[in-house]
Amino acid sequence: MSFTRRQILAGLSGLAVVGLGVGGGARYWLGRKEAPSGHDYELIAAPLDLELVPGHQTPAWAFGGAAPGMELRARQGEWLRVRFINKLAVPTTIHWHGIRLPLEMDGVPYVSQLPVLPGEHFDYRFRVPDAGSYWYHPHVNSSEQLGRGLVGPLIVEEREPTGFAHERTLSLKNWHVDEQGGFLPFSVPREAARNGTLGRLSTINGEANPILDLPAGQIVRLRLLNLDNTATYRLNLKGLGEARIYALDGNPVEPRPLGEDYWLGPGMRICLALRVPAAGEEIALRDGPVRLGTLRAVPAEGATVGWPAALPANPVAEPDLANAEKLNFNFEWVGTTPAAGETAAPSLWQINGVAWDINDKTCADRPIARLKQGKSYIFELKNMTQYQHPVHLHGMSFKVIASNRRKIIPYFTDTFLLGRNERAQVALVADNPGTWMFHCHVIDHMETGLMAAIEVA
Ligand SMILES: [Cu+2]
Repeated sequence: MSFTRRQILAGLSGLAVVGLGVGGGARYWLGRKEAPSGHDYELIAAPLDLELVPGHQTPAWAFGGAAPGMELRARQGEWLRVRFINKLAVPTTIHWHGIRLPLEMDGVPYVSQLPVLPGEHFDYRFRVPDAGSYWYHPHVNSSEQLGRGLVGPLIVEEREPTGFAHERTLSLKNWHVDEQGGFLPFSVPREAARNGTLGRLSTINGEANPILDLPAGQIVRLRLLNLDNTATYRLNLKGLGEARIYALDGNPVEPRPLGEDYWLGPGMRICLALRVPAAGEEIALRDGPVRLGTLRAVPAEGATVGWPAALPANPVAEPDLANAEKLNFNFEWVGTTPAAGETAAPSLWQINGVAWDINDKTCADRPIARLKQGKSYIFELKNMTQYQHPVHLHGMSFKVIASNRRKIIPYFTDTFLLGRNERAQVALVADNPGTWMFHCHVIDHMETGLMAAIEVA
């Protein structure tokens, strides 16, 4: 099977940038101070046929006429106002992964809002407190909705210009399609009981094995986002050129070399600075030994510059470790392997002995932990399974402080890839009131039990 460039064959082109937009809409906030009414983006979810496999159509679902969805941008500290219009035949929502926002904007059905029904719209309006690379996706029937393409990048720019003159967003997604472009099952119980159900066609920005041109001799900010349901990418670069890590999952880190294989689990992001080699050189962006795409250096104007300074820290509260309360969270496998052909969503995983039932609208009424607002906590995350779980918390960022399996340089994140049998400690200040989802971002682990609610009041 050979895949070439994606072509959009049909479908609704769904997005309009309104209001103050100039030059493609990326600078729509110019001149606006605080205006919670109206909207900056009109974002439509609608069916869209894609040519992921040459000569065949894939009946995808798209945000803003593209899958992955169109890139939304905002500036740190300002409002992001999105009028979301559902032109799908099914109910849905939008969750803003990694954004610290009020509960009613969080996009979780029956917890923060009712599902947005076909033909309805919903206005999402919130301030974006942190700069970095984030993303958006539904929180309804997630295996299918994310699987069909409802995922998109959300970039929050720093308040002040950084030292980067060039940047690219690379959204990684592995599609569940066969050789005719038809969708394969997004979740198969016997796979959900193991690593999760993998897709078969790896893409960057919707294209299999693309060639991406970068300016020779320049330093480029590469925002790599894992928007996949299941796959953990073991990212590495092969070729000339030097890469340094500048941010993990939206939060700046002290710049350091990329090194070998960075494990980027579902929902996670990494921001690299890449010194692009001389024109004509190529760098392979790889998942382990497998090439995902090619970065090609092309002649460029402009003098070469040095490495940018570290990005400014986000205003995330520092947990008080000396006085923090410790809470244990055990991630367990229930221990039944579904028979081949079994179709109902089985209960396969648990957190602290409780499996989330994706069909029960009242699960969030029974939070597995109740945190006191303003207090610091240390979560002891214990993976009692043979599979890794990207553990994600809504509403708040947490600081990874320790692991029994690897050396940790403490950093803030919203998603931590908890390795098999790993024990890790993360800490946070419970500073955002609400009922927040706490779940594995392997979507079919989440839908077969590995989700819980944590209350902050
Ligand atoms: Cu998992």
